[in-house]
Amino acid sequence: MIDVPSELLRRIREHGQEHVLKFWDDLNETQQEQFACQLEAVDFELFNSLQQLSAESTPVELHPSPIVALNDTYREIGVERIKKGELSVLTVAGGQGTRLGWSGPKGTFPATPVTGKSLFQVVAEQILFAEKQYGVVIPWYIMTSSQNDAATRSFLLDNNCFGLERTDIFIFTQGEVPASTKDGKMLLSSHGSVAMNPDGHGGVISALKVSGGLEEMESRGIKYISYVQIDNPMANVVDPKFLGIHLSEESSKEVTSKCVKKTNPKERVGVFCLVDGKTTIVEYSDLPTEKTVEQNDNNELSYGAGSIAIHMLSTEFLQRVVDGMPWHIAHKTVPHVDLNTGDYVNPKSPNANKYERFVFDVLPLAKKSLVVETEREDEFAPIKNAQGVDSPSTSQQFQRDRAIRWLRKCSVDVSDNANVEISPLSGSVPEELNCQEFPSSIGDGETVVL
Ligand code: UD2
Repeated sequence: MIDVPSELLRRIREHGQEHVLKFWDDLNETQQEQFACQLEAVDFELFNSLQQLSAESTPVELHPSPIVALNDTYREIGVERIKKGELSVLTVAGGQGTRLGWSGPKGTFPATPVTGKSLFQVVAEQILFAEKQYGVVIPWYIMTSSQNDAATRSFLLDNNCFGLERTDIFIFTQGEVPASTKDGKMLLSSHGSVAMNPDGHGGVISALKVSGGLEEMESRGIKYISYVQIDNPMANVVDPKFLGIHLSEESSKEVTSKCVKKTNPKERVGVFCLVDGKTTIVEYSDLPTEKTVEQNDNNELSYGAGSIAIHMLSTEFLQRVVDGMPWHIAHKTVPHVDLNTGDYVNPKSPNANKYERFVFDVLPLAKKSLVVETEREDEFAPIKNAQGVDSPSTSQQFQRDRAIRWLRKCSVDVSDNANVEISPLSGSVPEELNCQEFPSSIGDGETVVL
């Protein structure tokens, strides 16, 4: 039996959270040490400041954001900077595959239609292809969570990092914050632990800083970060056109984001808007209903520029905004220990506040930003739900269709029903493919991996 370290006890009391120690005496020494360790890592000041946040959003003046089409004009500028070693890839992969009925990290989920390559392998092979093409190292930064960090590391090592150099992959863990009751009390997830939650994909910026990732980038001469989320196997992670347009015009932009046209007003993607004159992404759940359906003179959705969560970020900009990212509150159901009975309870309705940051909140912090429209069919087929929209089967169908389109650009006579997969090691856009190596035709139902 050990005592709660005195400095820790002082902090807990100072912040009115003594109740978390209610079952301290029931714990064995190892459990007490572990609990003290967890509590030492809690940022009580931050937790306190989060209790002042209001869930109510103040009305703002909204307008559709201007967008330009992604084009080839600045591709060479992008290529030049990639060859200089100034580009890195950043993947947020803190999520688990639970919603897909998958027990491991989301990134280990089999994503491709024929060979079932994992989401991680698809990114790794795109990087490997680009490294060979441009003769340069493109370091890969991967954000995990405490839940999946160890499993992610072993997965990559077990697979020999899919051919990438281990030393060019930087894995770091996102932060966590305690969930709270509506009156600002921390919840216990067991007698010897506080219920913590990942701080959202927007936690990536502070996690990069705290883990030394930003410094590491600086030491490698990295100036630009290609940000992607692990759930979209069609994201083009090393895109010279995108980097080029980010760098076009003299007053360089701090963030450039890709969008696609929303398929329908209800599609669950954030929308690029001008909020009080600043480019911002408004989450689908926050866009007023009348704006969701509003149409412009071309009979298109006025607020139809959907975010596919692909951003080009300048490292200098991230250094500047690291402390300025806002927090969001979500009312959620958080299982916890009942302080009166000591039993673990699973509430049926939301009982707690969770706190998260969103990466797209960097947009309004940028001095200059740009939104570019890309083709959905080329770059967006996320895997989010077990069935229906954004599921493994819809994503695989989009990947198959894209492969067929690209093969046709190579003059291959492909049936609409061919079961084809193009490896990222063959190219990430049609122009990169070596068409001579492809068969002249692929028949109905034929399975081909290229
Ligand atoms: C996100 C966007 C949505 C749209 C869509 C495109 C938000 C809030 N919404 O929706 O506007 O752009 O993506 O696909 O961003 N992740 C972490 N740590 C966390 C939370 C998430 O690493 O704490 C990762 C997670 O592994 C996943 C990605 O971020 O790859 C997306 O997160 P999500 O599934 O919560 O976002 P979603 O689909 O609601």
